[in-house]
Amino acid sequence: MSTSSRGFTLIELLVVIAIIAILAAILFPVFARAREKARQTQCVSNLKQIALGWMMYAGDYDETVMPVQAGFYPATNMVYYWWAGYDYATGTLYADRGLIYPYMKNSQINACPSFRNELRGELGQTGYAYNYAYLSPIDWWTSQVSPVSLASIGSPSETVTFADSARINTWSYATPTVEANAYLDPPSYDSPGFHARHNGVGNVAWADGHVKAHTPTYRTGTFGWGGCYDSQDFRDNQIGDIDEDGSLLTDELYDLQ
Ligand SMILES: [Ca+2]
Repeated sequence: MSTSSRGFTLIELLVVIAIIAILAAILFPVFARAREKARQTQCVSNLKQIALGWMMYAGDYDETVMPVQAGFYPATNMVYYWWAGYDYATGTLYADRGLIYPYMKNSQINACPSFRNELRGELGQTGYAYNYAYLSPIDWWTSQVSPVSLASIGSPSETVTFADSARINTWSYATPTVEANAYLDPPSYDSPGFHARHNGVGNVAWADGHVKAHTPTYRTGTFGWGGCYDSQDFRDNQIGDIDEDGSLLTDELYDLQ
């Protein structure tokens, strides 16, 4: 009988390593989901503050909601978007000059922790988009904006104000890239913009101030002008629509009814 202390055999060592590898494979996705869940909570908090800022804005402007923008390029070089002011003459972004900034005093709120906008420009860091189509229609030819009154919103708890948003840029690159988007097109428009970036759901702020996660509805086939968009590109990047009735021809969660 050997008196020397016995070490691990190679087989035992391999078994231990295999067990650790299996545990890691099981736990790492759980950790990733938990981290994403924490970011989603931060995003809900951001949207909540934006939603309240939006309501306070209307309170200060005779119950008329925040316009999608003020000042229009090229008529004026300085354009005020809800998230920041942008000087087109110098290409300078002023994070503290957005329309909603006086009600938040913090431009970091505009950034979703799960979405870092790499292509800043006039979009700054925002990863959220505004239901401009119904709340502040804009005539792109004349730059006339027509923000609606709070009273004209029939069901505030069923009207989107802001949501997690992104768009797919298919026109500049061979491989479609995901970019920030600040204009939330409703289902009846050419291209979806609701980004389900939090474990398959996205956060939505509503006109009564509540914020809730929503599961997107994905388009099928090709769509857009001349069928220029492939729905698979959008599904792959979790970009869909906010819909309730199953028809993408109606905008029941955006309109004023
Ligand atoms: Ca619909």
